[in-house]
Amino acid sequence: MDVFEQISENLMKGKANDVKALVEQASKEGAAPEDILNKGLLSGMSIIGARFKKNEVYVPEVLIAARAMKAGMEILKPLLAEAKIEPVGTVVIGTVKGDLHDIGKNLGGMMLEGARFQVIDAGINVEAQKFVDLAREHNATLIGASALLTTTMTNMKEVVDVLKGSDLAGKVKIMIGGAPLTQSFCDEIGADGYAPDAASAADLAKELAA
Ligand code: B1M
Repeated sequence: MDVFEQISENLMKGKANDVKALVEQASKEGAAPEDILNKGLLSGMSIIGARFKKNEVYVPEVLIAARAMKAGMEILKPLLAEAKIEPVGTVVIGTVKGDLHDIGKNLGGMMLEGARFQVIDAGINVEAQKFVDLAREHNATLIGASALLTTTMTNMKEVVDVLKGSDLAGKVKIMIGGAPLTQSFCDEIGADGYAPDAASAADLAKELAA
């Protein structure tokens, strides 16, 4: 097994310290930062994402793998910056106004980071205007809004409306996710895409950013 496969395997098992050490080792041995990212960390994370979609692994395994990914990224980030490897886009994510649930939103954010997006986390109970202000401030490609309550999912329409009424209309897209949502709700409020789970959020973001 080469060092990239070892990184991928250990990431899937959530062994954060081993991932960190292997990333350091790969770098010392002269591996390109982009290869460590793509063949090691992202390979492991996308396998976990696919297994999560098929219900072969569950939330705790994804969280543990994401923590190992973060540990590896701590070592890799400065090396990627030196090699001038840019993120594929920037996403402002948050849970909409009135809603305090953040586990799904955080998982989505981790998957997006795993897909090489820069993620700006606006937190929970986020006003529509704040999503748009942060998107402008960070020159974002996408806004990702999450809602877990039937009473707060309606606040997503406000985010769509504020975005569409702003100078960012047509430049920044909006994707939505959360247990009570559906594709037809997404169509109804005029959002650009709906992701039923965190792994799909990464796939959808890549599509919308393309
Ligand atoms: Co609340 N809660 N909760 N809760 N809670 C639910 C959602 C509920 C279904 C429980 C129930 O009654 N059976 C119910 C909603 C009913 C409804 O609206 N129809 C409910 C309620 C009623 C409430 C309160 C009103 C309870 C009360 O106070 N009376 C209150 C509301 C507070 C508020 O938000 N204003 C409340 C509070 C809480 C806690 C604070 C205690 C806690 C949240 C802690 C936290 O998030 N830090 C909590 C929890 C934990 C839950 C349950 C048990 C679990 C939610 C969760 O994290 N699931 C939930 C019942 C349940 O689902 N079994 C429940 C795991 C998570 C990974 O899934 O968030 O769906 P989920 O995310 C998925 C996808 O939806 C998607 O990807 C994720 C992974 O695949 N996804 C995205 C989510 N966001 C995405 C964004 C994307 C893309 C994909 O792109 C941007």
